[in-house]
Amino acid sequence: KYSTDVAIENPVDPPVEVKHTQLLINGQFVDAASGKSFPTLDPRTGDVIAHVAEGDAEDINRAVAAARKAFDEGPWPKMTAYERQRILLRFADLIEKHNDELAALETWDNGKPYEQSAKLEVPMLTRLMRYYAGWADKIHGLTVPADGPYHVQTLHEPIGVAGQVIPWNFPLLMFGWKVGPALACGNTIVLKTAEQTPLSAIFAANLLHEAGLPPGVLNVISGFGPAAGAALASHMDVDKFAFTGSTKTGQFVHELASRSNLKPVTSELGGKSPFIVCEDADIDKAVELAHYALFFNQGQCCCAGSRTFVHERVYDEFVEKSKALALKRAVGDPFLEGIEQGPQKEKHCSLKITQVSNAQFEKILKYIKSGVESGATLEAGGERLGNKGYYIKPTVFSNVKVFLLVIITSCIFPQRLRYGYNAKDEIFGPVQSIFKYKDLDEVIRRANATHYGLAAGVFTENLDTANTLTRALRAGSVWVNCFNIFDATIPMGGYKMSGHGREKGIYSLENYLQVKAVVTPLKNPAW
Ligand code: TXE
Repeated sequence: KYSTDVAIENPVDPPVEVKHTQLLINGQFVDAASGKSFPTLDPRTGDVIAHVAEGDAEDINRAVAAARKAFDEGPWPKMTAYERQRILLRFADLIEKHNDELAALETWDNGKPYEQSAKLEVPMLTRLMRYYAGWADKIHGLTVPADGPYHVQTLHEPIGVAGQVIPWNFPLLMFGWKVGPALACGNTIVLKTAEQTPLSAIFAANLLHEAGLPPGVLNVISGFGPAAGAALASHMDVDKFAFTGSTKTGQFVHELASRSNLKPVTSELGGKSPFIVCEDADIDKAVELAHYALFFNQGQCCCAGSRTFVHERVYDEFVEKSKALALKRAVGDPFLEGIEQGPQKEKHCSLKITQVSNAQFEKILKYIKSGVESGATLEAGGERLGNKGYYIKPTVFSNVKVFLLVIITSCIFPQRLRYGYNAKDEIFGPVQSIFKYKDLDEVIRRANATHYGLAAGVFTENLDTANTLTRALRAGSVWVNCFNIFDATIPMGGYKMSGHGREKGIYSLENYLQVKAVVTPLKNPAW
């Protein structure tokens, strides 16, 4: 069923060495100004992989000064678009060359299956960089037919110094989603990695310098949210801020950005995405896809299909088959071949107390416990796997409702509200909740009854049903008979409290450009 205890008890040696653990400022590896460092942990064991420089506000100041100089004095924004394009293309070639090393670092630091890192995510980063390299020399403004004797044109200019904060669930891809459009448009960057997963982004940033990136254009700071991330969001010399993380921290950084210099913010925050299975669906395919929609990446996906709605006519069969699939899922050491699910990413216990962050493993287990207490039927999993590291058995709940009990308990014990199993909070773990519905109007209402609006899945053979649902669902991405399609060309972002703006695709460029209207009088308007 699950990988043997032996594989969890005796993890294999990762096929990679940690080479870079310092901050990258102005093209140089340096220690934190405070001299401090912090551990990053192997989620398979809880052991320390490496100690990494702990950047704080002073390091952010140093990095912003370097990025400012590289923007104001050049050469980056002043280079030809073709030269910038060639650096991004060389970078893509270097990622390809170091594919396996990057993949191993990603898996070691994050816990995701090595096959997923090596065959899916690192190649996606390569593809992303080629995509954005392609844009570098295709960014230009318009000639505008204004009233009156004027020649009017728009210039599309880089916005300046971009501050970027990324999370730990897809460290390399989030690095690519942020850095790609910013560089293609000619901006300079200070990027803060997540404290849980600092290793792969710093390795990739070094490759970018090897590809010819001038010093100061990309500065990478490892460190904590409240110290380094907040300093970046509120910095007066940062012209634009981009964030991916929790909705709570998102609200906080939007506020910091606005209270400091009103810098524009794009954010990609949490989700509680519905996955709707209609009565006409091919059940076997729908079961597989709903399983993938939720369990991919240990359930640690902002767009995870975490509310599976199934039509009452096919509900029982769907639950039975989903349970069987969850029980078959290969969980174990992510470096082993054939493993589909590794451990959850957890922070060092001394790092748990940050402003709004959670301990992931504990949070997931509390949600599971509260689901059982609320009366939902536990079909599979429901507990940790083994005694080492942070593995959780793939968990399936059926008969999930928003229970009165949870609401009453929450009123009496408000501290329990946070972990009440109301099927509306983002669990961010391998926990599938299956709901029953009767008709389309009902499922549309229930699917939209959340503050989130990141993604949705629709499973049907009927074109009319698909058209109705895709228009009615309030979400930034709707996948029909597919899920988790993260192509470089497809925009991604949220409605409601899932964030502002779009990443990837043509829409992501808008986040990193200013539009300047240039108006000159026409001497001879007749011509
Ligand atoms: O998020 P945080 P955490 C959700 C998911 C998860 C929960 C908590 O539900 O269980 O958030 O995860 C930086 N100023 N998502 O605690 O705290 C932090 O250092 C500036 C969904 O990891 O939001 C890290 O780099 N920055 C999400 C980043 O914010 C701050 C992915 C994310 O951390 C900061 C991750 C501050 N005061 C979690 N505090 C997604 N959309 O995919 C923290 N940070």
